[in-house]
Amino acid sequence: MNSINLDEVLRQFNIQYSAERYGNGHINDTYLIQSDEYILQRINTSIFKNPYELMENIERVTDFLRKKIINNGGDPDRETLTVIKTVDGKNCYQYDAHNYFRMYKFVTDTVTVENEKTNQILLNAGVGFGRFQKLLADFPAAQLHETIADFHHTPKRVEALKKAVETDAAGRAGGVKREIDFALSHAGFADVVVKGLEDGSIPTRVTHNDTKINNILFDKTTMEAVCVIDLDTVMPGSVLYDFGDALRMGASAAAEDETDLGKVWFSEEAFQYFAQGYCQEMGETLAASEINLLYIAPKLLTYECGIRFLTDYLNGDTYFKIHRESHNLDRARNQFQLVADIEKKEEALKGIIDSLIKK
Ligand code: ADP
Ligand code: GN1
Ligand code: MG
Repeated sequence: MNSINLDEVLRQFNIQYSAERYGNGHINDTYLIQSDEYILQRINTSIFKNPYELMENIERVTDFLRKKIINNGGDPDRETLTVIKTVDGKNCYQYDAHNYFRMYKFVTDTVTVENEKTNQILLNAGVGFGRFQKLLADFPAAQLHETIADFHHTPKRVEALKKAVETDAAGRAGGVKREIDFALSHAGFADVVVKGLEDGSIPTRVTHNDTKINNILFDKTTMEAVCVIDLDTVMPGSVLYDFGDALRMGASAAAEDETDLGKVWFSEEAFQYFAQGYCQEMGETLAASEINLLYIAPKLLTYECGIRFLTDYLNGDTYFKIHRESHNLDRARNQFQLVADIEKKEEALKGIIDSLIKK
């Protein structure tokens, strides 16, 4: 990465300022252009094999959102990402075989939230992701490429874990038997959403698929959700994925990589606030089959993420960015602790959904 001449990349987007590393993502490399008007990202091509198709998805979705936002009297430059084309009119710039860059308008006067989640922020995040789904409810899903195949196919994620255990590429399986046992002994419910999508009882919709709370930009003064970002995985999926994944991070009392597991627990209160905001936007759009599974979605997505972290640890840390040795193992342990806690609270979560949506 050091050998990349960023000035050359910036010239391709007709930008005269310098760039500086920015943000906290696990996947792409993000830079703020010093004029504070643009965001530059190096697309992670070991994960996203076809950057032009990926960008085509993002252009289609953001164009669609832009029209709706304008019709609703909103500000499209703040409420959705805006793709900046290269001087050649392309949606990203290919620097060399492995390095592709894209440019967005910088959404000003916003902040992201990592760990300091208040009830108000959770309510607003629920509104933000709920509104995003509502606006995309009539987007023609067939227009989208599948940027990562079977992204939330939890049973296939379980199979990938089994394969990683067998292959044991990094020689680590012997040291994590307890975590592997936890993962495999809980695999019974892994198909709860996939089976509904496959038999048609759960509607396939266009969803975000990576609804970490830090993928929402909040207004820095009001803390209202302004813009949903990180659209790399917008694809056909289930609303349950987005609801569950947001709470995986949003309702955890601790950061995703907290190693003191005594601090890792699932907050019913946080669940209630997020669900309230989400249902305010999506309540009338949801099918009964979706409503019935909202309570279990956080457990499913937390479990799935835990097995993805464990699989990556076993594979030798080839997918998620890590910042210390065993980072992926710490993350997996953390997620499994959260799964165990959610399990104890399932009845309460069901009650919260029942009270929010009168069937
Ligand atoms: P990753 O896939 O690596 O998570 P993101 O697209 O989420 O990458 O971007 C990383 C961070 O950069 C975000 O959490 C946010 O802080 C910041 N960011 C990204 N796009 C914008 C934008 N258009 N305006 C303002 N900040 C942005
Ligand atoms: C990645 O890109 P980022 O940091 O928002 C990952 C998600 C995981 C998450 C775990 C494309 O999200 O699926 O849930 O890390 N994104 C991709 O923190 O794999
Ligand atoms: Mg992100």
